[in-house]
Amino acid sequence: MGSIVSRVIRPRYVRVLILGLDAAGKTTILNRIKQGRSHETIPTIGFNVESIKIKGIKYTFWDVGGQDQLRELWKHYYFGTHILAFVVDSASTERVDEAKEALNGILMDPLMDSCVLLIYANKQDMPNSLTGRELAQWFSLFQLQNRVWHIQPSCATNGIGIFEGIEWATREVSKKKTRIMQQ
Ligand SMILES: Nc1nc2c(ncn2[C@@H]2O[C@H](COP(=O)(O)OP(=O)(O)OP(=O)(O)O)[C@@H](O)[C@H]2O)c(=O)[nH]1
Ligand SMILES: [Mg+2]
Repeated sequence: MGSIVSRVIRPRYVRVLILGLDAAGKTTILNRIKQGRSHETIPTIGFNVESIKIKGIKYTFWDVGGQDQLRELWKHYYFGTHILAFVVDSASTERVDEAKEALNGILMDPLMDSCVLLIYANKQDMPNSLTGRELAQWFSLFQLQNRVWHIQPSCATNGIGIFEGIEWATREVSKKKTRIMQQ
């Protein structure tokens, strides 16, 4: 009997778009990925972009300001996105509905149809923060159709969960690429 050898095709280039409400922790996550540490941030007016090579893959991370009046600009960054990293302040329960609405707005755009959805349930170090599962329920993620998603509990200030999230999402991008190549 012959054996079927399936080779997973790793992408060479991955574009990651980091979005979420203001003060969710997007820039702190970017600093953590880029520098391996966190430091003081100021609210992002506009965007930060970083190209970083991790395990042979070239990533471009786009971190766009999340203040209400800046969210109109998010759509200009959608094109070509492989991974949407949506960051939520899990301790800010009074803003979860606002975050859910913002996420749903992004996912409705056809340009985001094929991207992998990674949600960082950030600020897990804060007292009374919602768990990943609680957030997934609040965001109705279990009802999402045709979307690969994952909630990653994280703490950007000490780094917990940040790379695990990227690793999961990269595996999913690889699987998609492999499926496309096999068609
Ligand atoms: N306790 C705690 N604080 C965090 C965490 N991540 C970020 N912060 C803090 O939250 C504040 C806002 O973080 P930023 O990274 O600037 O937030 P942002 O999402 O980039 O905000 P905008 O640029 O306004 O969209 C900063 O004081 C961070 O130190 C975390 O995991 N735990
Ligand atoms: Mg920022």
